[in-house]
Amino acid sequence: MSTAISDDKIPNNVNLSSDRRLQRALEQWQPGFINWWKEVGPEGYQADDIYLRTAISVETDGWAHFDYVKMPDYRWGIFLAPPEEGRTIGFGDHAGEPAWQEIPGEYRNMLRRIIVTQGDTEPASVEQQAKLGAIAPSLYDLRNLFQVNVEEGRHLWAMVYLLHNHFGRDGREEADTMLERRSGDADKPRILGAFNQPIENWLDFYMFTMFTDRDGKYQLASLQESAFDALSRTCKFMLTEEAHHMFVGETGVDRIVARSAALMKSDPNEDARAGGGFDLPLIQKYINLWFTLSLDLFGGEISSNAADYFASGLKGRYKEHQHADHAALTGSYRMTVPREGQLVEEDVPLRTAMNEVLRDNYVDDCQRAVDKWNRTLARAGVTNFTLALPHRRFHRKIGIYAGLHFDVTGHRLSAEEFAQRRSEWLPSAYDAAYVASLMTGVFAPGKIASWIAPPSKGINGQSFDFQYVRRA
Ligand code: BYC
Ligand code: FE
Ligand code: FE
Repeated sequence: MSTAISDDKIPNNVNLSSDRRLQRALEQWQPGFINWWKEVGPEGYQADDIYLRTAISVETDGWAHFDYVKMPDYRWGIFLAPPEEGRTIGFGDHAGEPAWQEIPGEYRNMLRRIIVTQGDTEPASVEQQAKLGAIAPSLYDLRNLFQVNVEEGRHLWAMVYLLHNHFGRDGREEADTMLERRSGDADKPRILGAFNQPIENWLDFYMFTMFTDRDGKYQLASLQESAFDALSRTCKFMLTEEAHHMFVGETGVDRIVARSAALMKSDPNEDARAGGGFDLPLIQKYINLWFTLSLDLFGGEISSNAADYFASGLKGRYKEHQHADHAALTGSYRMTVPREGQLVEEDVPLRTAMNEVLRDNYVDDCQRAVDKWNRTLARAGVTNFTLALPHRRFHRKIGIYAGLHFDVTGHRLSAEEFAQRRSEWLPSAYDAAYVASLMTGVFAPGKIASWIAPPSKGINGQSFDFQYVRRA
């Protein structure tokens, strides 16, 4: 593949063909990206035809084009949602002023840091998921995995575009470094915790797309509020793709739950394992793991960074326009804070609590999905078990509860008690080995692994038994 950058190779709505400077920067970066993709991207399927969706415009009714493509030839495009005429800043100290087309010098470093942090998660997730192809439960799921992977690749392009176009040489260096860090690497890890966690099996994968991609939704939504117009418009378009990733996760878990329930009902001992499925307590442990890893991605409960981001207009709240007071200078937020071994209620200035405000929106959304899974259980006649989100103090590594120990209902434990009981709540090596034993890979069209139910419909109007992946 030639490295010449053109509108044909890189579908875009940023006038790439008439911007020589941007073309040159992207031309330099692209071969490194393709090398990175082939080296640590989806293993074993680089030469095969995958039925994928490609973003080719930002029109709501025609942005997605479906066809067979080989992943290294995927047309990673650059799209910003259409500009909003006369857009003004919606919150913080600059509320009401015109949105920025260029970045004010004093906010350059903060903004670069946010964009690099966001950008870093995208290739990280591709690295984490690289080995899942060989153990996919069906061709439909295999295709969904690759769809998520190529779109995370495009999200990296989206952030690299901002770095190249608005941050000069520093931005180009950051874009190069994005291809050098590696998920889980001891020397050059990815930036945020959850993105260094191994995704070893498809239970991890669905939990990740359910809970971790959903952090992406809330972070992107708050960056969509940004005073920096190009960041706002980029994130707005990314959110249209994010919806599919969360769909894969939420329906993936639902299909596993449905299958487990069906297997329970067909076994005299109500044992889902007897039919090659996952028991509900095991599923609960994977919920506990990925929900809490993802809670950490919102940052500390009390954060001066978050206050600065809000004050300067870089990062707003979820659906900022639905709030009445966009300055947030006078309000406070009540939270439970550990002080000298006790949990006490404290009022925290609202701006410093912005990470927690966003986490609240996220937790509500996760609870909605859990309620749905419980309805699936009830419909199947399982009445002696319900799934639940663990308490947000449980298993935290970031923020005010980090370094302390709590059970899934939020009660304080000693380090010893926690260590003793850990495997009641989080997957043990023994659990992981059982999950691994079911990960065999099912590749005949229309066939599916024993531990998951088929989807209610296929992709883009196709049936479940469609040939979503054609081996070369
Ligand atoms: N792991 O003030 P604090 C997605 C650091 S997902 C490790 O509490 P802040 C996707 C923090 O950097 C969305 N370190 O937090 C999903 C700081 O370091 P320094 C990704 C962490 O800064 C699936 C220190 O702790 N996008 O798109 O307010 C597949 C104290 O920080 C972590 C974004 O995150 C952690 N979990 O907020 C593919 C948006 N948390 O200063 C893609 C951009 C905090 O002591 N990022 N730290 O060196 C941000 O807005 C903020 O950086 C954060 C943290 C929300 C992450
Ligand atoms: Fe993404
Ligand atoms: Fe995503």
